[in-house]
Amino acid sequence: MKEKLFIPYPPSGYTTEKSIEESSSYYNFMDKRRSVREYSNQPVDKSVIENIIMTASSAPSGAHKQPWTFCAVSDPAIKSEIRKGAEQEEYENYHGRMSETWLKDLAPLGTDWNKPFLEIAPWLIIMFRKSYDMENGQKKKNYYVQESVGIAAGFLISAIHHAGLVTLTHTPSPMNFLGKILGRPDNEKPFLLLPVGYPANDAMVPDLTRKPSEEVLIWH
Ligand code: IYR
Repeated sequence: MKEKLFIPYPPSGYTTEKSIEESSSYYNFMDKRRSVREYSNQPVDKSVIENIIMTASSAPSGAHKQPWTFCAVSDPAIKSEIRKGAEQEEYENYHGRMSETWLKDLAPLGTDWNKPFLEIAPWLIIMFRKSYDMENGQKKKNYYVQESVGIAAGFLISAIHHAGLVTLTHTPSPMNFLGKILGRPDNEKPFLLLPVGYPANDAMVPDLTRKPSEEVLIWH
């Protein structure tokens, strides 16, 4: 048994007013985030990518197992291999694998099987979830893996936005080609593919609105 070791947690010391102000300005900031499909090829420094990934890796996880791996890809040859794999799957999705209702729901987003952003964006981050870890040849089960990796993805997306960059949660299903291209072990399954970069100067996004609090929030 590992010994329990606790350290003090310093309270913020915020007043009610300060919390109101901070929560409101963070909401306004996050509400400006959009999924973007048009990227500039302007480079993004590697240290920025490391910072946003380490922010994601600070997310809470089941039994603090941090059951994730992030692959950060800037190599053009690997990006083009990933684009090829993704477009192959997406072509099938848009030509028979997705239902008519699904295609109709996607129509306002203007998406299709072409994914040029996978080569244009300077970085691709591929998140892998680890349903178990390997320790001395033994399988060690992780807990609430889906939830943990989902939370880490949220942290990552907010860190990307905070750095003035844009991303898109891309899931070219099925995604097993990503594990093959990136040489990941059997215990790692692809979870999300996120292009990361600055938006193109003429980037456009769908004119969407978000649900008001009455639709998403119930007080008791
Ligand atoms: N994976 C496809 C289709 C797609 C599905 C959903 I749900 C979206 O919100 C957007 C796209 C694609 O990336 O085009």
